[in-house]
Amino acid sequence: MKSILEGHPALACEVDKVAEVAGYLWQKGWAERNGGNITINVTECVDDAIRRMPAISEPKPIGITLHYLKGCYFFCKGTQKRMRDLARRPMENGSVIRICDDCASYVILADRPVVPTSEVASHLMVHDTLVAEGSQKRATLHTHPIELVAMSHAKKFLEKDVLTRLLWSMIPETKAFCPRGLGIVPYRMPSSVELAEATLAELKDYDVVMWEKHGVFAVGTDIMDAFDQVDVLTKSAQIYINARSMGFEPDGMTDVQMKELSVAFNLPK
Ligand code: 2HA
Ligand code: ZN
Repeated sequence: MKSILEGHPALACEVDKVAEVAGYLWQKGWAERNGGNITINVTECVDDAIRRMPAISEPKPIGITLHYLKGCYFFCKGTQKRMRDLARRPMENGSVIRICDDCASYVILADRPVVPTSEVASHLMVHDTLVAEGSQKRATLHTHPIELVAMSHAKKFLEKDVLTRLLWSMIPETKAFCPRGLGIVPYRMPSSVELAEATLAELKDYDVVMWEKHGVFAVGTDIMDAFDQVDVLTKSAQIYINARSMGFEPDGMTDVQMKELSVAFNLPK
């Protein structure tokens, strides 16, 4: 069977990055069983040959109407599929879909009729907003980073920007490479519309959002960018936890040191 990736190097490159990141998520212990999701807006990688491809599924309702996604293409992890399998066989554990002209349904195009993640509606809601804003961000990532989820079990870390400031202050790179910080969404049922809406609201101010007692949701220019932001935040969480395990509260960088960093790197906050 010919893969859609053949003859489409730009699309193959995005899927390669997804596979690489899926492997990291598994290795880091952030993706047990079918945990986590990835969706990539690959519309820019699509040519006439792909546009002419017949659907291999019936149209499936998204559940909402997303006006900015008309005719857009996405690579999505499949529902119930494992990240560790996506890493090795991306086109067997994910698929390329096209949003239909009604903006309210999608068809699967290739390679196999792998049905997208159960959270496809909430990921597509985020993509719809990104396209509407003219954003360069094309990738969304949901994963379960152990240390960040552990910290979300403490009320004091869930107050606005408390965790962002703490994590930024652990090591300079975190503020430099996750410059908008970590938004917080109080516990909501997984896959619920309420969770998606609260996430969208936080993404106005942050590129990574913590879902209390569940995981994180990140957006990035590509999947590497989304992963890197979660990775630097998690590194900071590990440094904090290591210091606490050694029996002391870490000092953290001072406000002056953090300000200096913002000026040097031209950071927004
Ligand atoms: O789809 O992690 O929260 C797998 C999940 C849902
Ligand atoms: Zn999850």
